[in-house]
Amino acid sequence: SILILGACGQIGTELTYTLRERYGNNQVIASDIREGDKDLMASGPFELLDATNYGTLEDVVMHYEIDEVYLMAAMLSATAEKFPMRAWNLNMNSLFNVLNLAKDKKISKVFWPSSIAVFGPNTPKEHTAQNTIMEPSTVYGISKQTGERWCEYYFNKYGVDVRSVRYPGLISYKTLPGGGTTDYAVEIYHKALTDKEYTCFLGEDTKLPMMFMDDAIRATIMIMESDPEKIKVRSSYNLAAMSFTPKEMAENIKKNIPEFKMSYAPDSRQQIADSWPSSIDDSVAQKDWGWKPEFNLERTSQEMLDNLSK
Ligand code: VAH
Repeated sequence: SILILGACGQIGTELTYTLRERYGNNQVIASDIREGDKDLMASGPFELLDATNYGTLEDVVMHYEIDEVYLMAAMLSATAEKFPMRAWNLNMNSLFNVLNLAKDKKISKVFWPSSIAVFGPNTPKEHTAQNTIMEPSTVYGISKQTGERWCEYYFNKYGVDVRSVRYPGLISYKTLPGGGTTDYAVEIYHKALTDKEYTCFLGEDTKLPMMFMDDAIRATIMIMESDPEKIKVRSSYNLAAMSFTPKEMAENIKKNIPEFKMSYAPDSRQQIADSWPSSIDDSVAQKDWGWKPEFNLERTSQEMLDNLSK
């Protein structure tokens, strides 16, 4: 069976629903440090669990005979800047716990999310390559870069079957994101519908790599279901779908809501966003395991506005 750590988060919630549809509700154990929304809690087994506590994690793994773990628990970029040591502890010790369970053969496969945050201010910004300069300047980015090194080490040294993708900013409607720098791209749809205006915390020309959640979930399941021989990168794969600026996003929303007004008030998250690439080259993921995105900004806005206005 499958255990999802951080199942109440932005990605974890949708991953739980999709994996339950695919493998059966009782084959997918959701867990988090806090309870999730009622639909999630009603859709299958749930365990309150601190992913940094090895003992309780091991108990859950043995009790449910877990084979695979998706480690989606983490502190994201903006919050991590406020609590660096708590972010490091959560992001790293949860990873060590899961990698060590796999090393000791208590589980057989691991998914661990990395991020475009592994790149830093002196990384080439356009079509950022799979292998290039990585000097992340955020706590979150440092934890993701280090995590990638440890995943590759556990694969090479102990044969741990850990698989990972570097998610761009993710846009979804089922849950609100928490503490990310790209969260403006979710908030904007909520505000466009309720207030017909939005004050963006990033400048209008801040171009960032983004992806609709359906693509991100599909990529996650795709890499986990691929033949192991195809997974040649055991740090983490670049993953891409689209790149746009807040201004381009506002123009797109105006096509659906003509009276929508966007204003800009960059805050401390601007510096984080400025350290990240503008676009990502994911040709290695396309070649190795057949990745292909399906949602551009047009389709993403349609999905977001249709579902949020229900
Ligand atoms: C964040 N949504 O903003 C996450 C992600 C690339 C951005 O890592 O921190």
